[in-house]
Amino acid sequence: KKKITIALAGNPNVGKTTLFNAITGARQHVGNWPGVTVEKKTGKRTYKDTEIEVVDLPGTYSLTAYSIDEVVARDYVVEEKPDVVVQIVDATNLERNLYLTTQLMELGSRVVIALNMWDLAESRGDEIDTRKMEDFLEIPVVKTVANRAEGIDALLEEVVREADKGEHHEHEVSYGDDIEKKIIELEKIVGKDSALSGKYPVRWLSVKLLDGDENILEKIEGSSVATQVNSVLSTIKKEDYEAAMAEKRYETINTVLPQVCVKCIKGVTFSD
Ligand code: GDP
Ligand code: K
Ligand code: MG
Repeated sequence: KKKITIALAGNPNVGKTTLFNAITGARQHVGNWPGVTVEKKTGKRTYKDTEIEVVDLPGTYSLTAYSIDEVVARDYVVEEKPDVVVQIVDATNLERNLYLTTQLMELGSRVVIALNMWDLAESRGDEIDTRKMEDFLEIPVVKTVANRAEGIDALLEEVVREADKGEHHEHEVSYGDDIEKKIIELEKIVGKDSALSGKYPVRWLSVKLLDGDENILEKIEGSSVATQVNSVLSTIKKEDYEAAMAEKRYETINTVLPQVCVKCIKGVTFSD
């Protein structure tokens, strides 16, 4: 039998626990993430000839270093490298949910989107073109209604197919000339430290440094390239970069959204 590991990621309240239960049934184990009191749930499911280990990540809006949940989620994705990350997306709240998608893309993860709450999106008349969504994001999208266990087999089918494609998936947000220049500068430096570059995607590290990510800055402090990195970072205004980069991620989403869902764009409750 083949064995793969998948991680479930998603914003809070998107149906992650419900989907986890629908996939794993009673075959669950609850513990804690190492070193922190954040609950860790794992489960197992056999689909056709594949044994799937399912890891439930903490619910997060982002993968920055703002909360322990976010750090746990991203450390797992970056360091343990699950074969596939399934992002559970609330179909009635695409804009906010897709922000996390952009972060998973940047991590180079293989992502499959479970477009959950499909029943609610449909009943309020949203017309989401999942084919277009797949084309734009370069990520498979499967409609699910987790509380009725609908779409689970289709989801697992897609997950197994993606896992077969192998680990790395090149797909990034483009930040525009000025920021990209700084990213390249940092990539050259960070790439020289094999302890860092062997463990983390170099572009991701560079992006996070420009984002002013405390957790990554700490990792750099103890490395052979600390001085060089700090000298690049001293040339920029951190707050400006952080804001500009978040804006670029939303821009990426907002060029996709109006084409993916002509009707639901007005119904997006982004500021709730
Ligand atoms: P989590 O915070 O992401 O773990 O979300 P939960 O799994 O706790 O789900 C939140 C609520 O949404 C629960 O009341 C679920 O029963 C409900 N729910 C989950 N999936 C769906 C779905 O596809 N459609 C509908 N209508 N409700 C859902
Ligand atoms: K919600
Ligand atoms: Mg939950």
